[in-house]
Amino acid sequence: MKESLEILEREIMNGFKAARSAVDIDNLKKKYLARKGPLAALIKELAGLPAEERRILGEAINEAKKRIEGVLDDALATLRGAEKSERLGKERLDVTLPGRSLPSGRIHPVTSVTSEIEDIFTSLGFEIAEGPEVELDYYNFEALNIPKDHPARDMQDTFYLSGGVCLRTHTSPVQIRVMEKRRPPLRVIAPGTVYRRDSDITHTPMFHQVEGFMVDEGVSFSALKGVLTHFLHRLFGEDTGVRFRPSFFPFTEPSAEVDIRCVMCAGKGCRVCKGSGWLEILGCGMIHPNVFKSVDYDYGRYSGFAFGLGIERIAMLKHGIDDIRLFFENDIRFLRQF
Ligand code: 2U9
Repeated sequence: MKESLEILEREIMNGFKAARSAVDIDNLKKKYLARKGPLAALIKELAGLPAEERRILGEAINEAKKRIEGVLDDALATLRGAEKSERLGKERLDVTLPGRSLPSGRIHPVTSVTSEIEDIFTSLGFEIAEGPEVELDYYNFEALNIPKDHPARDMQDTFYLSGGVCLRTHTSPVQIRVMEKRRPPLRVIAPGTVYRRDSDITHTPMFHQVEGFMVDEGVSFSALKGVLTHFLHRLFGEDTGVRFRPSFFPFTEPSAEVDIRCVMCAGKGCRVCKGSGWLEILGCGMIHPNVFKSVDYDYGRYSGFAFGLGIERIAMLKHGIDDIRLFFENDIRFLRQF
């Protein structure tokens, strides 16, 4: 039995010399020092020996076990330490490297042009009003002096829902709702989403408008000209040429369209202004007496002007964009430029 113990210790020490890593040492421990391993088996065999022999051999086995454990545990600690410092050496961080920057969002051009327009009008004392996008036929057409047989009511132009309801085709109904609730003096703009059955490079079924109006005693056409000229100078620059042309809208009388000098060619004539040197930018006029009648305002006492413009058209001119659909395709390469 003593011989078996010596053979076993030699075998373990040979295994130890061959070990190259902490894992190898750990495997040796598992193999030889386990509860059902060869050393434990020797201890079991002691039971069948006479007392004196059992004592001597028992001591020898215990000492051998302590020696083996000591050698293996020391080696394990050394190897683990070396492995750890090797790993840390490789993992070294370069704290001088620049960090990865998070991509930041941009303001959509429709949003930034809307904010710019809102800032100009609020600085002139206008309030901002909102209203429903799903609107009664009455507010979208009837109250705005758009009669039943008007082409704007055609199924081709308007998204109708059932029960006298449609998607608003302009934000004017917001202003009718404001006038119904309140009395002059009033200065209000209504920015928002509107819907028309139209789709090509300058029209989308959904787009954005800002409409506005001012009502009080003695509001004149010259007030309209003054406010809108000031507005266009703030939006496009003090030197921008502005002209008013007679036009027609059912809800204003007289009506006008307003042009600015072409921002692309400074009036020389180009593809964008179709050679005219001018760009149509908004519609306006004095509020029609029939509109005042429908909100029960005394049209002998009060007068007012109103105007409307398309936001995408302004954004296209400001940024030189030639296809309105780009605003709604959400191509990140387009949106990143703003
Ligand atoms: C009330 C009374 C009158 C608003 C007006 C226009 C002229 C106009 C268009 C420009 C391009 C809309 O986006 S667009 O298609 N708008 O030309 N809008 S006067 O008139 C009103 C509004 C509210 C109570």
